[in-house]
Amino acid sequence: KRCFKGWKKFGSSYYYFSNGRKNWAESRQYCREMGADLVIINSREEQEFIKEANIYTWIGLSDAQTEGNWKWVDGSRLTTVYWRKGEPNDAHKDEDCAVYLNEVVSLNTWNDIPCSYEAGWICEL
Ligand code: 2F8
Ligand code: CA
Repeated sequence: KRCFKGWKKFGSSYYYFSNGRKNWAESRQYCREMGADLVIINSREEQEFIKEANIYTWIGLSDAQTEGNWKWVDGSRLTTVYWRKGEPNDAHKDEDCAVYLNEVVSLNTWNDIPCSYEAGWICEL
């Protein structure tokens, strides 16, 4: 793996925390151009590590393909889940992408919001 400037190592992965904001697809594109993808969270330790993210931060999780069937960007099903209480709720039937909501004290930080929303993002390589 190449070591990019500004990326943080955790476990066997490297993470990029964005400064700006983009919609989910553009955020994902940004990561893919770096040979990475949006972050996939598969452990409690990784969920805790992400804590330093901005308030609204895209993760690599979406149910855009089939409503209610949440999948990581690598096609894998969810193992550990950290949905916020009452989420995912597909509000206005228009919420197919997941953000990490950092204002929450609890470890359960994920929320589904519209994919067109502009948020920060985390890439994982
Ligand atoms: O109350 C939960 C609800 O809060 C917001 O909608 C009012 C969120 N929307 C955005 O952040 C865009 C919903 O996703 C969330 O379910
Ligand atoms: Ca929601």
